[in-house]
Amino acid sequence: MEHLPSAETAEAAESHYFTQNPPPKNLKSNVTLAREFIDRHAEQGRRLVLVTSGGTTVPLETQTVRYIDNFSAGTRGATSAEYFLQEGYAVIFLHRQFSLLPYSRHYSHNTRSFLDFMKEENGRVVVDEQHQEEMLRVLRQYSVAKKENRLLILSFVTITEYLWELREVAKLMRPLGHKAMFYLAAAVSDFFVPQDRMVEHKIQSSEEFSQNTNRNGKTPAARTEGRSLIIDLEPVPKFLKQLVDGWAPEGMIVSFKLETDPSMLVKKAQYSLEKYAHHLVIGNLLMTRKWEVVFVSALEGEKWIRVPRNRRSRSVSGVEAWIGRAEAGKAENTVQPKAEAQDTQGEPIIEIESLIIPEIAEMHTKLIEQAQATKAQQKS
Ligand code: 9Z3
Repeated sequence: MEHLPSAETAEAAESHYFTQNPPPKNLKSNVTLAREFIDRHAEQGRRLVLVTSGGTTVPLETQTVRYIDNFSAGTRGATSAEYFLQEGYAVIFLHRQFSLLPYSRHYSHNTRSFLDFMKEENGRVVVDEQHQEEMLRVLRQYSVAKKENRLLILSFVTITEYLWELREVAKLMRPLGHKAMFYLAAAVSDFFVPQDRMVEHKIQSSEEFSQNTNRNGKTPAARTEGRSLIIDLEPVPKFLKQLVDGWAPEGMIVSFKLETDPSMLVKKAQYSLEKYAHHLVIGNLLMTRKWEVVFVSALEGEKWIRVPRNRRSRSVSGVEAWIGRAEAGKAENTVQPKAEAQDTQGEPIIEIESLIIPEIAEMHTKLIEQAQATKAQQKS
């Protein structure tokens, strides 16, 4: 069993991390933008969600040439942000720089260039006939979000930038009370190189030129030994505890648990829920994440959400066989789109986030109502 840190140890780990690992240069300007955005929506009594998205990097050198990264393209986060906007939320989209963005994701990181959606007509650039309808729909949604000032886009690259921004934005969100939500879809590094064990310059590929101590007189966490590159990483403190207990005690917190082994998924999601005592853990497997997820919450226990086979975007060979493997019992509690549960050919494809977000918004409504009822009771 992992050791659960006491409040003091978690606080000490937090203060150590943020003293040792300095903030990003643009933190102040991002905080100004976020404060203005949050205050405006708080005044209007609107619900606001912080969506985190994409992977964090772990730099190996201060002047970074090499870094450790992960697979995440930010599809989950960017797609979810659109459905939150559709549900009326204001969205702070904290994403890995150059990962997918809400709305423009439909035309970027594609196998095709965005120019393939265009043609020339009478000396002007126009969208070709085939893509008119879809692009008009996307453009309209984007324009509404922009006009109503409901989308703020912030970015990070490294794990430290991510944690600084998460902490500062979470604290700013306190005035929203229960109307705040945290939807933590970013794929966050578990291990990193602390600032005081980093080398300034590019790691040399041969030991002859390599530095065995850094500016602080410490052995660098990443160094060459003989012909090998040795990387000795330290664990990133688990900040979910701090988020739940300290930074945002009233907000609804949704975290994600990513696994590749189906037999681990539900167990790990349940463990995380118990450990951090937040509201919802969404479990997903790397292979099947676009087609099935499991909700684990105190409110509703274990609940599977699946896109029916005929509504999936594409069938990657071998993946179908993985669907359902992480579910131990029968699929009693499975959410499928109501009218479209039957297998009929030619139905439009759906994104799993279009099933996930309305479910979460409903849970959020319940939590807000509960909080209001408790407040009313305390008054009387
Ligand atoms: C997720 O599990 C996301 O759903 C994915 C989305 C990263 C799988 P894509 O960007 O992928 O759409 O390609 N995110 C959470 C990952 C994570 O780091 N969770 C931590 C953990 O599993 C807990 S907060 O320990």
